[in-house]
Amino acid sequence: KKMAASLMCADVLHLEKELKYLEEAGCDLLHLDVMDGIFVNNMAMYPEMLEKIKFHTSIPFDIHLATITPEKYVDMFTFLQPKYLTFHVETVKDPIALIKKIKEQGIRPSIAINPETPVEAILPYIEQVDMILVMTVHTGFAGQSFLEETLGKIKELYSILSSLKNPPLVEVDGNIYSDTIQLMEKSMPDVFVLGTSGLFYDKNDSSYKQRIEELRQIIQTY
Ligand code: S6P
Ligand code: MG
Repeated sequence: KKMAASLMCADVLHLEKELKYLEEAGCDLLHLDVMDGIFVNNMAMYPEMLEKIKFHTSIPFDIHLATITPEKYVDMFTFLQPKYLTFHVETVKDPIALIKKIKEQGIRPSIAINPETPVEAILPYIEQVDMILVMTVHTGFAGQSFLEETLGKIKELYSILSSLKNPPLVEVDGNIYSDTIQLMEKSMPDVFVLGTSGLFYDKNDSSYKQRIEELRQIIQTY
């Protein structure tokens, strides 16, 4: 199980310090939300900023493109060589071509679905991607409440994936913390995006290591 810290929830005025704490905390991935102000009513992250961040950390990147025309953004962000590059299924006509393009860059492709989007929308692609990102809040903002109707979707997804030889990982994103993690019970995801709810709720406190360890312990009991 992997813990991905959502960097837009960190203290942006002290990012260097935040990155150091996250590294010491054993954080597995840096979740980086790229927002275009069109697919979502918010803006976040740009290539030069992520390049600077990359100089200061060895934590692998998990880039979440919350944008329309992800083809364009894939071109803008591949030079950073993220471990995972996620695009939204709602935004592309030909996901197969985009998945191929990402793979050609030596990057693991991942496909995201919004809370309103049914699992059927990604079924044709589940064997081509390395990860599926299930949004558990409406994409665009930190600090929202968990949408319980997404639980059925995670369950449904795992029952489909159980028949695959090499199933992709399942990542959950949105209001992920001890209580919502426990709601997922037997369909425990593989990657947890930790934002204001699970990790950065107190910016004056650097006990990220303890928080991550506590969450890992809860997950282990399932
Ligand atoms: C939301 C974005 C997420 C948030 C994360 C914040 O559009 O994709 O990655 O940064 O959900 O976490 P929290 O705990 O504030 O919901
Ligand atoms: Mg995200």
